[in-house]
Amino acid sequence: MNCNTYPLYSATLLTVLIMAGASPLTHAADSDGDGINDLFDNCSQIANPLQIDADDDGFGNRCDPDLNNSGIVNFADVAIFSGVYLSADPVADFDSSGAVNFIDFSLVADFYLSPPGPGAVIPTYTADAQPIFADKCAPCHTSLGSGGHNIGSTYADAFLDANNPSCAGLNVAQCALIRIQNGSMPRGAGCTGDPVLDVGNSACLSADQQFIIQAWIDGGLPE
Ligand code: HEC
Ligand SMILES: [Ca+2]
Ligand SMILES: [Ca+2]
Ligand SMILES: [Ca+2]
Ligand SMILES: [Ca+2]
Repeated sequence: MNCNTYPLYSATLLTVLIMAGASPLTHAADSDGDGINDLFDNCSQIANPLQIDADDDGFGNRCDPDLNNSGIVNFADVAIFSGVYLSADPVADFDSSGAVNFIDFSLVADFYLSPPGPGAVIPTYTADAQPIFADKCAPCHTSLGSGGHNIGSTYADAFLDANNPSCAGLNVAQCALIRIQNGSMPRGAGCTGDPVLDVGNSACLSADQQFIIQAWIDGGLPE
């Protein structure tokens, strides 16, 4: 795509998304161009539109020749690979062609002495989580400090101890996801917390938005 036309295109896309009632993902990069946003893409730097992850470890097959899940692709993986060569082993079929063959071996070679992945990009507060809170939780948690925090405007508040009984032992960020998913936040908006049931209510969070907050928590709440 011509760079000069990109701002126009993205402004148009933004308008379309807003008109459709969907909130755009702010960290909207698709580095490998396979149609899956980096935040969700289990091989964020290699095109794998089907997202197959046969061993379910978070790295898609296409970037996961680490067969023993040691964190590095080395001789031990080659040994395992040799044992399933010319079989239909789903985990060693890195390109998901239906057969484990020389093409898959070349992918082992590409990753030799490297880690698998990279998988999905971890969301950050500034680029990903904060815009969602600022959109859905204002003004109560952007300026009013309802419930003792402004997670929609103040990063540090994510780490405060939560007070609500449904959040015992958790911080405010973890509590935010619980309260979103139990339908009690955003307060008074009529959300159930189930994105499928809430799809017609723009005050509620979409499945993608809940996923982003979950991944931000799982990733250690990076700023
Ligand atoms: C209309 C105002 C309003 C909106 C919008 C709102 N909240 Fe709240 N929130 C409150 C109030 C009032 C409390 C304190 C009473 C309670 O816990 O129910 C609260 C409490 C909380 C708590 C508990 C904090 C603690 O220490 O236990 C969390 C977490 C929370 N809100 C998250 C959110 C999130 C996330 C959103 C947006 C998705 C949101 N809220 C939207 C008013 C609001
Ligand atoms: Ca992608
Ligand atoms: Ca990919
Ligand atoms: Ca995998
Ligand atoms: Ca194959």
